[in-house]
Amino acid sequence: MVTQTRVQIGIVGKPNAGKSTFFAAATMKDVKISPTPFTTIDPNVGVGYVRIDDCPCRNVKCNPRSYTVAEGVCYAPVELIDVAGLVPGAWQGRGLGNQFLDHLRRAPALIHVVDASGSTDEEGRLVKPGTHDPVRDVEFLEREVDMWMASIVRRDWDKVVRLVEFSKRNIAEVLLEKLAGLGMSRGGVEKALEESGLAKKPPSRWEDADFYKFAHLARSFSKPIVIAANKVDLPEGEEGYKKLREAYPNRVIIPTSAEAELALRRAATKGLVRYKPGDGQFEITGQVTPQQKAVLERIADVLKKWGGTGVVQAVNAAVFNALQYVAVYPVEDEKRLSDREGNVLPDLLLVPRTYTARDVAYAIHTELGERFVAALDARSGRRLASDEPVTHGLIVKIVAR
Ligand SMILES: Nc1nc2c(ncn2[C@@H]2O[C@H](COP(=O)(O)OP(=O)(O)OP(=O)(O)O)[C@@H](O)[C@H]2O)c(=O)[nH]1
Ligand SMILES: [Mg+2]
Repeated sequence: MVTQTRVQIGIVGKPNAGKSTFFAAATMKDVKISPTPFTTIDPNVGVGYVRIDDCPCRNVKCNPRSYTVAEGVCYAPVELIDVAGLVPGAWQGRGLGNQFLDHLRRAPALIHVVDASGSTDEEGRLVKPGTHDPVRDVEFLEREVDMWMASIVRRDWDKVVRLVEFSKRNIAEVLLEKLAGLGMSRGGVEKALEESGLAKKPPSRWEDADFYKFAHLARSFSKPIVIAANKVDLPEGEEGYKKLREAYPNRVIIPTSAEAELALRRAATKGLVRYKPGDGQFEITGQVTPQQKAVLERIADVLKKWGGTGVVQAVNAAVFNALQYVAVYPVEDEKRLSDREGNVLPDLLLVPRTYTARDVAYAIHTELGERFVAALDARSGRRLASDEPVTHGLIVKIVAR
């Protein structure tokens, strides 16, 4: 069985934006939710899912072990982390500060839950819906995340100065080692140094603005942020979503109603509705009270208007758009598309699309990576070239010594 560590996605945002509601909907974990700021203090960690509509289980009867299938649609697990709310000035210690973001060090991507309905101010206090501009939340929140990054970059800076200026080590390499725990790539660090104009500046001369500039660029390359424009079920949500779209035409922005998703999943658990997470509609299948019926009808309108609740779509966007991951299906028997026991397509791995089959072998198990000889595309029988990246939907047989 594949034991790959799950990709982590951090959920960030100001207080009261709906982070924990989003988390609860995506993971079905019972966590504290309330319309008061700083409801969450310690992080919530749970398993959410990406949805894969074009998975091979549409046409083949699968026996999944590390993922699940519902009516030919695959769901692969990812780890979600819901943290406390960030407020402007958190880096200077306001609110709960920003130290708690350390829990997101290993997360290669973040979902920023924004209150698109404008019914909470920057500190998460309730205000008249539509009166707070969500664009300001994106601006300040990203600044706070970048200030957190900058503080990590400058920790023990003397050591960087010594290594680069006295030991003549390459600055990109020194920074890469220093920031290894943040999941920075070599390319990301190098690009951030180039674009900030800091590649040649001696570390002893870096100023406050330089740390920020570098951290901002390094973060945007190595920890991309997907925006979840939440609370679009409220009438003011649409306007807020449009504002975000106009302000950030090139960003991934997913309209969401975390509340609708949570209600639907709970109703599905109780057998009241038939709903596959990520669907654009649901069906009432149980005995509902007139009150429940009214709530479900309102939710049906939201789904109709927005095409879904957006929760699964936001997790998908983080994994497939922001991180550019692909799904691959390792098998041991390329004829039966199964493992040794005959389980058909038992595993689904989410990996960066730059991975080769050998990288996939390492992701399955270090030992398998070391014994790697070759890889076959199980459907065509074709042998993959050693530097060939894997593709989305690939069923791969690893040949090992
Ligand atoms: N209308 C509407 N309300 C929502 C939605 N998502 C969350 N809420 C409400 O917003 C309030 C805050 O939700 P939480 O999930 O606790 O917010 P949070 O971002 O985790 O807040 P903190 O933990 O304090 O940082 C609650 O009253 C939720 O019911 C949504 O999609 N639509
Ligand atoms: Mg919370």
